[in-house]
Amino acid sequence: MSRSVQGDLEGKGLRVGVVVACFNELITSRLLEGAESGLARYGVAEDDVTVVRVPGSFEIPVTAKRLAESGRYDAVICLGAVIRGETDHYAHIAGQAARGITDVTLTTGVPVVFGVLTTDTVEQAMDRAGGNKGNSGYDDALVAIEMASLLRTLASD
Ligand code: INI
Repeated sequence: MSRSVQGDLEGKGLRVGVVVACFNELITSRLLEGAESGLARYGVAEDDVTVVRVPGSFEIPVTAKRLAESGRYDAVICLGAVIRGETDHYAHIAGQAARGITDVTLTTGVPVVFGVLTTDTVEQAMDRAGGNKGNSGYDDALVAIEMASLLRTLASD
């Protein structure tokens, strides 16, 4: 019979870094509220959460890398909002943020959650930042906890 391995949602004792972009702050502050609420709901202590603010989503990867390499965090959550209608270089910023975050998680082995919204309009982003489509920051917190648990389980497997 096959063996199943899955992370759990026990956040107690986990240390989590959150990197949040200030660009589109109206949206990212709501994502942060959602993430903090999700972490608290699943037992992560407030003192075990470090929030680092960066200018924009482009600056997220280098900052997430620093946190992930420090050995002080079980997971890192990256929050940003890149909106197509407001920039010509949407594709570059969104693409580099995604690529950079992927690099960080693969090179460090620390779970790094991609919580950067990429939408066509501000309204679509607001819908996902506490509006009628929920708060993706909250969901990102659960992913961080589950992945920290999963990778810890696999490490001792
Ligand atoms: N940064 C974002 O996080 N979202 C955006 O929509 C955005 N726009 O529209 O340009 C944005 N730009 C700033 C960028 O992330 C960097 O801070 C800047 O290019 C300096 O490196």
